[in-house]
Amino acid sequence: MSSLQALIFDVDGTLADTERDGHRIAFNQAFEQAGLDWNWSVDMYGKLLAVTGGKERMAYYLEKFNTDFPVDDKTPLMIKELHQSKTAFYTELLSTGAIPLRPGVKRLIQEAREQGMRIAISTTTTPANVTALLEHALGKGSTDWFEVIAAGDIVPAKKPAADIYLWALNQLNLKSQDCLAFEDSENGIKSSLGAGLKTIITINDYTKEHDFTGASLVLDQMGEPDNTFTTLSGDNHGAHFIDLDLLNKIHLAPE
Ligand code: XBP
Ligand code: MG
Repeated sequence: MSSLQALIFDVDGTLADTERDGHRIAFNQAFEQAGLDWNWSVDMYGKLLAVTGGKERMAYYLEKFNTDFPVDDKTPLMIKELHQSKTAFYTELLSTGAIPLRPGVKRLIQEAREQGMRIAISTTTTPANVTALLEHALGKGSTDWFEVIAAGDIVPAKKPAADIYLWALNQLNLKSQDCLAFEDSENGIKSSLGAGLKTIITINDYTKEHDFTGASLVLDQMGEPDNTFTTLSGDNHGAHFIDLDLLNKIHLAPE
């Protein structure tokens, strides 16, 4: 087996807790601006997260939770326009620095860059949202640190389908055995495992009850030297926070 070549990161929930206080707020702002009485509570949004992709999530809301709302052949266009408006509200919110990166994310990415480890993104969110998060939370120009940004509608089948990870691997010209994936959700790990990637999970409030069978390691957070992680399952190889030393051990460990 060759040495570890690349780290592939999910965005929402993994790099930052964007869903409850970011995407959800932006959806509600878009609904209000459009004169709709839709309003997604924290609980309702948790149910809607079963479906990845903002446009797909709105369609799911109409199908399962707002069944009285009249749906016709103009609905897909309405959803598309609502989604454009939601993206504008979301990127505006991120530009205020409202959503920080989760503990350990910046340190790990910096270590990866210093050591020449290749890094990439694999997410279902819209590319503009990735850029806004990276530029405002990680630093100006940080988007360029990622060799591949696989995002949004670049593949038609979003997570839990493996397609977005397979697309990223193809762009990196690497095999799944040479990389590690970082995820926070069941749909995310289904996608990464489906692409054959060993996966490390950092849970959050929306995903803590999810099924992470097959994960190499499940943690509450990546952790910092002075804010260490709690291991929920898997072998942490005696580490207290995620660094490249731990990641190399996970990479070499038998499945
Ligand atoms: C993220 C998503 C996205 C975001 C919203 O999932 O499902 O849909 O919630 O972004 P993951 P958009 O972390 O697994 O990539 O509205 O741009 O889709
Ligand atoms: Mg996620």
